[in-house]
Amino acid sequence: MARKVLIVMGSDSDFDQITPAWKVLESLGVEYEVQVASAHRSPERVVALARNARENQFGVILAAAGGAAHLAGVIAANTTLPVVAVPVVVGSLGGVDALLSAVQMPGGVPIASVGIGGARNAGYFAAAILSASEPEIAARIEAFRVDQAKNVEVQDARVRDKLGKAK
Ligand code: RP5
Repeated sequence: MARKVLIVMGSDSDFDQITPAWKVLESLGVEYEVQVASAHRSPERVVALARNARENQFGVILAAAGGAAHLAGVIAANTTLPVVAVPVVVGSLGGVDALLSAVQMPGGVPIASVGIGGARNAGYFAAAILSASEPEIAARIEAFRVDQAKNVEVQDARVRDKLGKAK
């Protein structure tokens, strides 16, 4: 059975910003589960999710949090699965705080990070990680890339059309 993606958000206020991640996973036929757990407000819950993730058939974990975003790091400290941070835009620093929290992890406990508000790419990246051992997921990503490239051609034609009309 293909492994799943575990998506953890630090608060339900992160819901809208992390939603693009599971929309992408659905589009690629990748199974996922979503949980709310806070590194600061419910640390035991975070530790339990992380420690049981491999046994629960997850292959990668996405951790969405804003502000002093320790969620991805605490998860990584409690699992050897790959962990990807999704820095959420919140508060006066606009997500820069969450991004720096993700990319400045101490040596030996790595996490990857997408950009601020990068939930869509987090979905694609999680699928790519699973695709290393799942040819069906790899084929769907390949098909998506082909469609994406075709869409650039459509955009190009549209722009040339607009330029022609502007003359
Ligand atoms: C973080 O603090 C959460 O991930 C969220 O991005 C931010 C604010 O949380 P709430 O105060 O809205 O619950 O831990």
